[in-house]
Amino acid sequence: MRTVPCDLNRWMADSDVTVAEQLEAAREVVDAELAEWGDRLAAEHHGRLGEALRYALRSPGKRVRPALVIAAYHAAGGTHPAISGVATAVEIVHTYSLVHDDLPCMDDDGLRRGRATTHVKFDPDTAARVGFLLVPVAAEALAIAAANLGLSAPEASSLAVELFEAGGIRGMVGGQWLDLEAEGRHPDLAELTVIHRCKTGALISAAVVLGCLAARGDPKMLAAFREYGDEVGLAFQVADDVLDATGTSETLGKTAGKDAEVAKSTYVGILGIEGAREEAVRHQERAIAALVGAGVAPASLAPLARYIVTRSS
Ligand code: GRG
Repeated sequence: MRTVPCDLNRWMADSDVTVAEQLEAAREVVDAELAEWGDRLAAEHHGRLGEALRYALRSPGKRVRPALVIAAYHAAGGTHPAISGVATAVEIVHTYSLVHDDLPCMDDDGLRRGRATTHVKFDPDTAARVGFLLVPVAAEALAIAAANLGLSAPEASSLAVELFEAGGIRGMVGGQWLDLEAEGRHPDLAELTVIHRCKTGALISAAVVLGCLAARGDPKMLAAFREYGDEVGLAFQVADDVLDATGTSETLGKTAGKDAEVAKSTYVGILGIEGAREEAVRHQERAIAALVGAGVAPASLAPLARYIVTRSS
């Protein structure tokens, strides 16, 4: 898989760069790589399954996690454009989680990123296969990126451990399990926080940590980046709950008001809309403080943290 040429260094070195420009730059490089993976998989898996794989990979998301990988990499001193491959691997994990999350046996949703979900466009069996087939694709994308970055085998393996722990039973999969298990109950704030630290926060935190590991950040730096990632990961979910309660399906590109419809326990349900907004800002402030406290210049990670709590979709 080739490395997409893009002057990532320019926009990361420029302190005046906006979050919109960061997301756009991340989208440019990652979407090109996702399109290549989609074409390759469609060629390998003829017919419906291949088309469904391509459809899922070409789905237009905000690309927050790729932007975090790239921003963390540059904040930790990295300069190689092949970091885009690490960002792509993280986005593939996120993509397959959304395909499965939307299935009838999970959230049963028909709209995602402004388009029909994969199981609606194709069928649930095909969408389930798409989700599982993309797991090793994410691993391959990460291995290729690590080689392109010139990382040693132990360094590459530390990236893989980070990504797949975050995507596994102690992270995203475990969080989804806890979330499903809590249906029909009303978890308190502490339990809700555990669920979302795993389900949503772990992958977002891993995105930041992967950027730092790829840049060979030292242990003190890594701890600060992890704390930043944990805090913005939770902030992201709190803001997501606020958007579900206040946004429209048109602006969100997914079904709004779903949490209230299925009487799901959320930060908004527990804290109210204003209380949840304040909680998100508290996490955002802690995230930036973690970097500053460790003597790390937050660079573009500070505006990204602010965007995560103030975004409108
Ligand atoms: C297939 C092995 C396997 C596991 C899947 C279903 C599942 C396990 C986990 C669910 C994880 C999940 C969907 C968490 C929600 C995270 C969240 C708030 C997603 C929305 O992220 P955005 O707003 O979406 O960044 P876009 O569309 O912009 O990328």
